[in-house]
Amino acid sequence: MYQSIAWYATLFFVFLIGLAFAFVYGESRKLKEYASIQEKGYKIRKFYFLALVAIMGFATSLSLSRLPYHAQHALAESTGKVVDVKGVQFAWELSDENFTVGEPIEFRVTSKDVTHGFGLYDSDLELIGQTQAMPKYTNVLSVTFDKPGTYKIMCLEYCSTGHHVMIKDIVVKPKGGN
Ligand SMILES: [Cu+2]
Repeated sequence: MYQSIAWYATLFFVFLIGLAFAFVYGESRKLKEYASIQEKGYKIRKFYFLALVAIMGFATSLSLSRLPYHAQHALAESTGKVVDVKGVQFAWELSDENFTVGEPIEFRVTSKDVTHGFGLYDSDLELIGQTQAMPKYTNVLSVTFDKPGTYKIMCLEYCSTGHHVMIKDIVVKPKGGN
């Protein structure tokens, strides 16, 4: 069934294209003053150019303000609990390992040696957040855990021979419980 629909649709569109060619061919045989056509063309071109500039300008101003780099320092003033994270060959060092469901956490991630990848996985091993752990630079990752369980931090950037053991378990406790 789809085969025959595709076949008739193809015939129809080929017919349309044929019509367009015939129209252009027919028009090309008529002589018209060139200047008026050119003027019309320039008008259309000018309109599309200005419209494009306006649309791109609007899209740029909207999207530029959402770059993560922009909010780097604004985030540092957020109200979440601050946890300093240091990547080191081949482990993760956390300044605080007590996590509770619903509590906003601000991970400030850096590295003591080479570049690592801070990847935060939930108990189903689904990635819920990630950022780079770079030497002499701090990246901020804001996370609010929405369910209790054992989460994993795994290195997402190959950092030499022990990369695969760079895994740390963290336990997120339920709200109000122990
Ligand atoms: Cu690593």
